[in-house]
Amino acid sequence: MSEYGEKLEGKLGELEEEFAKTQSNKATHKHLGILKSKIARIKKEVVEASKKQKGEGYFVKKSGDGTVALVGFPSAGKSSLINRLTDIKSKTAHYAFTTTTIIPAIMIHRDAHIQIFDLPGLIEEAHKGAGGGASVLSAIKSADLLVFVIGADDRRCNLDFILHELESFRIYVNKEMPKVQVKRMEKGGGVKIEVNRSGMDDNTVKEIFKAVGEYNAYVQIWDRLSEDELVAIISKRSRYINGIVALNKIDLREDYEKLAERISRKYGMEVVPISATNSTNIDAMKEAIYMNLGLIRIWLKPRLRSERATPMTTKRGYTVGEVARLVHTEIVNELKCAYVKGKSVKFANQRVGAEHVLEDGDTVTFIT
Ligand SMILES: Nc1nc2c(ncn2[C@@H]2O[C@H](COP(=O)(O)OP(=O)(O)O)[C@@H](O)[C@H]2O)c(=O)[nH]1
Ligand SMILES: [Mg+2]
Repeated sequence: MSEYGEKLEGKLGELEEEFAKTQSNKATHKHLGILKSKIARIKKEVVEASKKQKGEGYFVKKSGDGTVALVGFPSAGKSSLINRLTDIKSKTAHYAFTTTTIIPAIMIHRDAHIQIFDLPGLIEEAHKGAGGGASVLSAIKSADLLVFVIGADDRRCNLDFILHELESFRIYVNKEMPKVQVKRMEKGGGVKIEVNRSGMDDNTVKEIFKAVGEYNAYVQIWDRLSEDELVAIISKRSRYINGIVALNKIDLREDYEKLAERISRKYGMEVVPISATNSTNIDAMKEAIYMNLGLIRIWLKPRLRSERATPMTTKRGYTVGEVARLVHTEIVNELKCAYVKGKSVKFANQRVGAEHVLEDGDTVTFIT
């Protein structure tokens, strides 16, 4: 082993020893103390957030097939990008801390109507903290997808900072929501831990539940998660949202492809290199948004041959029955079967049942 390797090994041993020591009761006690103060802080946050909903903050009126928030530093090109993606001028209102309804611009792609908004000043306000950022970030929670706009000329390219900021407001990007099941129990039953794969010990988990006011419950935690995550999940304050990157201003940087790859690898996110001012790759950007919202388009065809099929936007994974329900409750009640043409079937006009999962581009004829 090299000298350097030996040094590393020694350091590792030290660390392991230290770790073993902190498992002692005293340390656990201190740890629980820290935990309690954390929870107190979160409780305060909950109260403040509920106050804010009345007077301050942003409200995003939702409609259409999906909602997208653009997130990025000032001058990254968010407004320019919105203007390229949509015909309607971005109507993001001023952000003095008064009640503000954000009216998102609409992007139309493959017949889907997708709402897009950005929050001027988000990042500055967020790190000032003091509640201001919280009310701004609450708007982000209404989004189905985040697009991080980064200027390719910006040497900082600080996605770490942005993601960290979002996590401090319990917004987790490109992470699966850890599975936590809570079943209410009768009064006096206490907190019973049935499954605990959290990585925390049972007592810590119980403390957390009591701190957020859950005294009687059966608890199953199926995935590893942090204290903060658990608190946020049981108090229903966390959001798990998918994110992609718009690497903007590629006209200003020759080696943008390398940068795009580096960002994609580091963050495990899809990166679309664009230039908002030169209109480069705008269609690819639209397509990436559409795909990452999990949207598909199917065609509804009436039984009569003479009638044309009409397009409809749904989510990936929807069945014939679910789509029928979206069209009309009468159809789903009387549905016998459907004839499908397209990627989800082996041959054209294959007869399928309500459980059949549709795919992008399928043509469906309901038989009632
Ligand atoms: N060279 C270049 N400049 C851009 C591009 N996109 C935006 N800009 C410029 O960057 C500045 C900030 O853009 P803006 O859309 O207002 O950024 P926002 O603060 O994120 O909304 C403006 O001067 C834009 O003209 C681009 O793709 N290439
Ligand atoms: Mg702007």
